[in-house]
Amino acid sequence: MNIHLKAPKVDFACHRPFKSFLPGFISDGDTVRNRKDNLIVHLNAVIERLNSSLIKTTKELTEYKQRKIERPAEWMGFGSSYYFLSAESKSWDEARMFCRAREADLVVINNRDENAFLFSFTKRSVWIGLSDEASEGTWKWVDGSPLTLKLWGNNQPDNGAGIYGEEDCAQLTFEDSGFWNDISCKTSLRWICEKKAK
Ligand SMILES: [Ca+2]
Ligand SMILES: [Ca+2]
Ligand SMILES: [Ca+2]
Repeated sequence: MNIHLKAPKVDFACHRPFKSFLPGFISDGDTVRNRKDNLIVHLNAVIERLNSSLIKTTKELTEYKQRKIERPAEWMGFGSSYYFLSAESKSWDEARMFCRAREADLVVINNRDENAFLFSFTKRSVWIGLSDEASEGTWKWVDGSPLTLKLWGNNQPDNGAGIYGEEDCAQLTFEDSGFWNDISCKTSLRWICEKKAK
């Protein structure tokens, strides 16, 4: 004899959720719960925003304090850099060595404001970190950046104009109102080091 145990046929489509039978009661509860959930999500987002803003402010404050501490004595601050104006005079290479030994380099002039500041600050002609020693006529800053801002004086750079010999290093001139001139790298001049504030 064959016995067939047949599972009762259940039509799931007909089994609507229980709550649908009590729309008023359950839906209101759901609405309150949803509002509560939304509120928690919203509050968490606000707390997260406040936290990240607090972390950012603390970081900025720490950096500001460090910056104040790390400013070397006798270095002048402007923008996000410190500048050192030498009291003695050296060749361009020696001046650069001096700066590099102090975690700095000869100044890289990034804009007119920086140039104007340097001119008012130096009151004399100084070496800047610009040279065409590696390739004649191709001027490069000591940080490797090409020359975009050009504040050359009249008829400069002239590479010595056939009179003064090779001129491969740049000076910010006092006599020519802060405009630049190329001059022999062996000339003894004062210089400016630039150190980025950390
Ligand atoms: Ca600079
Ligand atoms: Ca040259
Ligand atoms: Ca020149």
